[in-house]
Amino acid sequence: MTTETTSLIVEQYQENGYCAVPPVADADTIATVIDHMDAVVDGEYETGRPPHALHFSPGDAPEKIRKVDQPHLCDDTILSFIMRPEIGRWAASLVGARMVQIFAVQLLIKPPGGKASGHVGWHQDKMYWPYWEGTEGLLTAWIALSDVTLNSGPIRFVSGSHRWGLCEGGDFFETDHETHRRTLKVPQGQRWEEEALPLAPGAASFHHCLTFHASGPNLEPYPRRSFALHLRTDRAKVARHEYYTQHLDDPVHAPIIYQE
Ligand SMILES: O=C(O)CCC(=O)C(=O)O
Repeated sequence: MTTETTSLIVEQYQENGYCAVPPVADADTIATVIDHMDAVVDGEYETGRPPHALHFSPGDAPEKIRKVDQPHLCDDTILSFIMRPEIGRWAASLVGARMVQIFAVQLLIKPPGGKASGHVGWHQDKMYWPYWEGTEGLLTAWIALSDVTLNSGPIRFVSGSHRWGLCEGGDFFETDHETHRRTLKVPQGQRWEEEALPLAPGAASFHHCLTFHASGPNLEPYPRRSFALHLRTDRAKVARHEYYTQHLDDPVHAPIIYQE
């Protein structure tokens, strides 16, 4: 990666509130981690520790999104995957950090079938993080583990929305995009401009904690797979101690993936 390409990606992140970066993992690594991802979804916990939460039940429709919070507690292959130094280096370059730490992890599988139950609703990540003060030093890395084509329900980002502040009404679990979008209040003078971001297997996107995003149906014949890694840098300050900020001293719960 040339310095010019890196600078261009950093500029895109700062201007739009999101960007895509080239693969951070090769095909063999991805194939291995996919087996471990499926094991966790099937309730097989290699470490003997359960995840923090499962957002699906055995009887759910096959098209419903599978979301597991803190899957790295259950499985050491997932833990070492999310700790890849490439991810930390990118995050540090994007926001000019001296330290990058993962404070929360989500495993996300959007099954094929093209149903609304696979949707992720419009939201800003910060709305779920009241335990951090403000928005400084908070961002998300989203690592694609399958070919995330335009047809597979890639994340759609609203360009420039990281400058809008925290808006009311976002909801990760709202699957009716049309109605939901109409209820969201765009600050005066701003325009809602969406971009869907396809990613090759192993590639990643990064987004600011205020950037609005959502994702639609998976119309491919295979599952859309990813890990969302919620990151804090040395600039983030704890507002209060809740589950995710209580475990920052635990290197398994909250691994540091970049340190200057
Ligand atoms: O996987 C998706 O479609 C959305 C993930 C997400 O909301 C996030 O990474 O913050």
